[in-house]
Amino acid sequence: MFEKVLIASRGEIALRIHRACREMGINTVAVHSTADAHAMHVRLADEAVCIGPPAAADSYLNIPAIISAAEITGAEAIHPGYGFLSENANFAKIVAAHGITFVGPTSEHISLMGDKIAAKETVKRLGIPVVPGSDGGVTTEEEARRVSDEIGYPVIIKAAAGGGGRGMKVAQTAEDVGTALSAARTESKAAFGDDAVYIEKYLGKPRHIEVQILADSHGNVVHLGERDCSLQRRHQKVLEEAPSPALNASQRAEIGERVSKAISGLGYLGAGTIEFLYENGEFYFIEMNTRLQVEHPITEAITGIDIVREQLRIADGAPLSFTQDDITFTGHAIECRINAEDPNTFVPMPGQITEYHAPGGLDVRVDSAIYSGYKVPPYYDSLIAKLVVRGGNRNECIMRLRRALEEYVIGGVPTTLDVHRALISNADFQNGSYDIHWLENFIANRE
Ligand code: MV4
Repeated sequence: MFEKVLIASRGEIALRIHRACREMGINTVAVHSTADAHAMHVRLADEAVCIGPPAAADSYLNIPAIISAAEITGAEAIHPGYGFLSENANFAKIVAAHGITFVGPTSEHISLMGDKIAAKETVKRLGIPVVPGSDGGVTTEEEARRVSDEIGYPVIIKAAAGGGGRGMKVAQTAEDVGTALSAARTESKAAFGDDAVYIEKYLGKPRHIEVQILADSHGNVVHLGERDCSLQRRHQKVLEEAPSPALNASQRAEIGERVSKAISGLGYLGAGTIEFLYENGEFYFIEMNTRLQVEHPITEAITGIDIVREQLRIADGAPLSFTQDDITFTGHAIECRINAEDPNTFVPMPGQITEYHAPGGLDVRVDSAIYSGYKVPPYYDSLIAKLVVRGGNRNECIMRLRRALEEYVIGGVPTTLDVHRALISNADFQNGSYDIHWLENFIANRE
């Protein structure tokens, strides 16, 4: 096993990775910007290297500085966390070229899944159901009209280089296709420097359900079930749960097996997430994430598997420490993302934490890098904590979550804690009856 791993991230996820390393006897190297000199991930790591000024472009995205930090400290591997360089194929390639192990898939697989058109074609060939739409990209209005007329309206035009909802345009009728196409292409070009787009049938009220997989270098692939991430606001996930209230055990096993088989065929390595829209009992692939995800702890909570530990073992060439038959799904888990934001406008509100008390007790996990006196910097994502609660079933989980949210005290900055308190008291939430648009309406109609 590696003796030393560099963690190319910050905040709660840097801490999460540090904890896995510690338990495995691996020494850690933190990298940080000047704004993060007093951050918890720096305080806990065995060594820390300052890699640049506050702006992420000059620090957490500064590839030469991060490679230098790894070389100077003698780190044998780099874990990229999520965000920043985690899905940057060029970074993965440079890391490998320096004889350092990238904790993640190959640069080629990152690149393939980064191209949404190529990703969709590839998984379709491997037996994964996809949303009906264009075969590959579309460029001209005639082509877009022809495809749209064939699949039926409404349609959605998406950026090949996209993700996160940017460069997406819906056309309700044939008359809207031309406008939607040029808008999507212009937006994609501006956001990603690439105007390639593709077309899909627009699904009106789907859920967002994603399947977690792990694949080792010995040809073993397992799935760890699904997470329901439908509760989002402006493409930012707010609360996630596992299992999905919409699936039963046989549906779970069926999609899980399909996904595992496809991932085997792909020769993929490491942790990954296959995202689907789910409507009327059918799954439709949309994207694959080639990184550790923010919401991975809810899967850990119901499987007992340490996903980061497995990532490190896989990167080191070890086989998975269990088979699919060893994996059982026990109970229910929910994650609340707590952001330093105005709870009404969701505008980030950085500042100093003046008071802090985290909840605890049985099956209550808090992943956070904040502490009393800590100054939340204005330069990065506003996520400051993840409250992850498990229960024997969904109702027990919600009861325990309510109790944990009541205990949680964060003073000095406004947070989204009250959003979660209101959300879990709502009858639709309690019944598990929601889709990807439900939360926007809930937020708009509060009080
Ligand atoms: C869709 C869709 C409806 N139909 N594709 C948004 C982000 C991107 N990753 C995929 N997205 C969507 N793709 C088809 N064919 C609706 C969305 C969508 C969405 C998806 C997941 C979670 C929240 C969402 C909010 C708005 C739109």
